[in-house]
Amino acid sequence: MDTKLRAILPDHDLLKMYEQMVLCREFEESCAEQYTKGHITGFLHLYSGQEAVAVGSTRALHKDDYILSAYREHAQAIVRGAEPKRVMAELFGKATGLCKGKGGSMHLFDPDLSFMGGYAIVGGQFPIAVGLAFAAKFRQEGRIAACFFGDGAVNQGNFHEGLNWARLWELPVLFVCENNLYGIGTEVHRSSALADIHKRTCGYEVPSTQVDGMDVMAVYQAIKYAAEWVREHNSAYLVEAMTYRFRGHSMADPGKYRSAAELELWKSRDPLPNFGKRLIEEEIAGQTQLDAIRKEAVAVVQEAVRFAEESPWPEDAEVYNDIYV
Ligand SMILES: Cc1ncc(C[n+]2csc(CCOP(=O)(O)OP(=O)(O)O)c2C)c(N)n1
Repeated sequence: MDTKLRAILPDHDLLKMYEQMVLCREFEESCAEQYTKGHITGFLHLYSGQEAVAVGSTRALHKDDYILSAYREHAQAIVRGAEPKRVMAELFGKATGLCKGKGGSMHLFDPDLSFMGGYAIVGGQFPIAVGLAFAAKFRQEGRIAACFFGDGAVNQGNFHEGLNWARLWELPVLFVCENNLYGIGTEVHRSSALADIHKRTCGYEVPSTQVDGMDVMAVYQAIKYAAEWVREHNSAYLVEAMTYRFRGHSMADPGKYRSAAELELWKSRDPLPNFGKRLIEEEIAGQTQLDAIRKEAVAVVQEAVRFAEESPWPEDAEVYNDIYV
């Protein structure tokens, strides 16, 4: 793989990717603050540390390719195009939220962006991704379903059923495992007989690869290759991105099961400063420009919080609308 940034993407795209990673980090850190203030309630799972996966992947997909994720999905939605202020308002439970305040942190959804959720049930996204890919193939739309999930989801029956159907019916599903080494407090080696998740597709003859999920360009290149493979062959592929979450599983988790040394090691691999350093080294941006990008991201997030705070609560009459039970 080519290692010079400019040989892979134009400057504008590279800077946009940096901007998106910074925006996601600022957004998540602001969510943590709003949670401690009691403005966001319920469960809150933050993505800090994993930004390279959402940003590198989304850049490699077509705009109308479906994206599905789990409950750590704020960044996935924002990078796909959801307005940060509407995502923040959703987390606050306000009527102006992405899902009118009815979904909350774990159930972001926007069909106009082909962003098909946000699933709190571990592995809940697999059958939906397979169904969307089936529909896309049937209608000859040329789009694929990119299904993101954690290492904790691969022992769910849904994962294996999804791989089986996608391979058997030759459906365009791109499985992307965000292996951050833990399912809540359980290390992947303690829950999976074969911890190399990309190797687990061999039972279905689904091709797969592993990539450094802390390197946004490596993710971009791996997903670009895999997505085109899926599109061309109308069949499934799995990418395992090795990554790490800097915070606990949720805001309720102090993360005591990890050593300080482990956390520090992964923080030294933080995708944001490392990508910023490369942008400077390869003379794509200067430090002043990167500082301006951060300043702008902070302003966008502050505006999102202000918008969420000032937005109205949903009307009582709304309570039974959009409910399918
Ligand atoms: C079917 C189901 N079983 C159990 C849970 C409880 N649970 C919530 S998150 C989680 C761990 C999932 O870890 P992983 O898939 O690795 O994602 P990560 O949190 O690391 O992003 C579990 C077991 C659930 N939500 N759904």
